[in-house]
Amino acid sequence: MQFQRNNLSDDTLIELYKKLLFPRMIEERMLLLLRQGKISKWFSGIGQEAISVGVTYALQPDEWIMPLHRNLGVFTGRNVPLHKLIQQWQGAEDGYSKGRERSFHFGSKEHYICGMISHLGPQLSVADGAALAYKLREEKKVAVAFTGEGGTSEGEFHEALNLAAVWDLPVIFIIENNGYALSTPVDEQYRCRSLVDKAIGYGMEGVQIDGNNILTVYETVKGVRDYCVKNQKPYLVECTTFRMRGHEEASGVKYVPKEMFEEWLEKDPIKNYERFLLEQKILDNLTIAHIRDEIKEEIERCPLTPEGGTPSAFVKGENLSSRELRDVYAKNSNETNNVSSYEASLHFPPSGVRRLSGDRGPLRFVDAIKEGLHQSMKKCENLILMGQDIAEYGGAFKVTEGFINDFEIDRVRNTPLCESAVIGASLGLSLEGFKSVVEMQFADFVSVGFNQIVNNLAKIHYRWGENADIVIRMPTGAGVGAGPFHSQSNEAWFVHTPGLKVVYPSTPYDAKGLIIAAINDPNPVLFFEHKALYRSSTGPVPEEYFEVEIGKARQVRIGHDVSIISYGMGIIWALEYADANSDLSIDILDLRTLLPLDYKAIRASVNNTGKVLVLHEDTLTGGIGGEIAAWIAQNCFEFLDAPVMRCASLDTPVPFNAELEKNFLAKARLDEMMQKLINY
Ligand SMILES: Cc1ncc(C[n+]2csc(CCOP(=O)(O)OP(=O)(O)O)c2C)c(N)n1
Repeated sequence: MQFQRNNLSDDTLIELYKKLLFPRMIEERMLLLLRQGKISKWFSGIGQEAISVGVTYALQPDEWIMPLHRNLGVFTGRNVPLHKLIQQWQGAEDGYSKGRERSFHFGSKEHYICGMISHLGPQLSVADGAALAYKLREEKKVAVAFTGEGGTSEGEFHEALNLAAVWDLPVIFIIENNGYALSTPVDEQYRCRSLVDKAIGYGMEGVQIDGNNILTVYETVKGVRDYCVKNQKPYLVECTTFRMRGHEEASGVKYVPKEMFEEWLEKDPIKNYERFLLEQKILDNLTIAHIRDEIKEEIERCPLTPEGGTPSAFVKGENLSSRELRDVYAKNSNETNNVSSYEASLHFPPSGVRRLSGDRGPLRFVDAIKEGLHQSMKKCENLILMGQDIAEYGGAFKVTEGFINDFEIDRVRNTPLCESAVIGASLGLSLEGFKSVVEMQFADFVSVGFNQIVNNLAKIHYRWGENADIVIRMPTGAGVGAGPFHSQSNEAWFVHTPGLKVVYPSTPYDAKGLIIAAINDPNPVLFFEHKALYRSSTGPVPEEYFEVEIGKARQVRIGHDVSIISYGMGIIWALEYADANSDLSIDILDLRTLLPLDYKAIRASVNNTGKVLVLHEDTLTGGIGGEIAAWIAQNCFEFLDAPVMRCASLDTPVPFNAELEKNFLAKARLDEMMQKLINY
């Protein structure tokens, strides 16, 4: 192995040596602890340390790194305290995730490290977002993401690299090609000659280097960093290396030919660098022994969490479940604009809001959302809108039409067709203090961005206390003859995911107040907008900037015979039904938020009538109606005079033909279900 010291001083060369040795020696200790049962899992980076260490050393300390499971050297390189790392690995309360996450699945904002989720690829897009933040602020910085060669086969790799290239983002993608993805060798992973060849396909530069040579890694990445900052471009670096141990310690290495270990042992990054330093007389054997002793002492000084040091043993004076539940969401500090509470909502429009629509007349649903977004863009200079065709074209439903005349084009961003990367990038933006609203062209297409939402955005606050300040706009619903892939009601997919908020207005007033509230909320919010309401629903909307509180239902009508609990289009159907059946006293509750649910309002409505129909456009099985019905049965049984009934759409995909679609929709069965309930 050839080492080129270039202009590096002896001090720098020695510092690099210490930084390289530190993670190796920590790992050796961890392997011991693993055998003693004191830690539960270990993904070894032995043999690959030069990559993590060299890359981290080449960056500024405040540049974001998105590492993976073998990148201990990133954490030690950023001086993350070892005792806290050990607590993290032991699942202790005082680790970085309060015992909620394993190994390296956590981040530390203080150290500009955003931890991985197990799905690997999503890290790449998060780096795009951090790099976008730097670009927007014209800061001279890069973001870095790691991937194994296995991860390059994921769609996220393609989306993230393409997005970085199209948006000219200063981001470095590091591939650690270590020969195997679990047991899968490279020839079962990809067919190109070298992974770096993929760079050209994205229109970016790339280089393949010896990932076991610390000086090569450091000098290359330093140069690449300067290139990315100066030229405002991404770069792909493929580091060749080898995984010297099993995928994780329990999984063994039977599938790896023995000669490969022998070959790569000769290429060990530490052994070779040490030899170079000795040959160059930069270090002698005595000094090396001294350095090793010092590191050993430092590692052994770190206390292990005592037996029984599980999180519950540490949580004093608070019920553990309450603490756990509370940490699912980031606290919303901005509560001053909440003009609509449950009590106020009994009187529509809420009494706290004056100048209701002034003399401009009623507003359409679509214009109410537009106005809420527009005012938010004015109010929050850190708000970025992203979506396909949202800039000049104004979006598929023209919600952002004209925005580019009022705001910088950088803030109203057309995206390539890559939902996952854009949502991942929104998380990177959030790490850097930006807010984003991501428009799905149709709610149906969120399925290809699903992973980022339900695993990255939703869980990040619970996992390590970071928040995802993001709104995903979801033009949803059927009734417009758009067929199975432009009509779905998929809110229930998200209601099942702790950490998300799910909002679904049914009036222009609520649409404006809730989109503003969603943008101000520091948590990820799925904001459903029924397409059929965009231009058919009109109503009074205050001109001023106001919020409708998330998590509060609206009592639309008070009645005594039967309750209809619904949201979105269901409220329109319920009102039509009530108007057509004026002999019945129907209590109508508009949930407005599906996660978290307003149980107080649900209970009040059940109490008003004792007979409840839960109505929604979503299909029956697994719909939110089941959850609400179960909750009422369990908590309001004494109020009930009949079983809780559900009226939902047929358990089929949404059909295209108008007659079929009409038959599919819940509305087709509303009268029948109401009669059943009334006559029970
Ligand atoms: C989406 C997804 N599929 C499967 C897995 C299971 N898994 C975890 S690590 C791994 C291999 C990853 O290989 P590579 O990206 O080359 O990284 P390495 O482990 O070699 O460092 C697999 C298949 C996963 N974590 N995520």
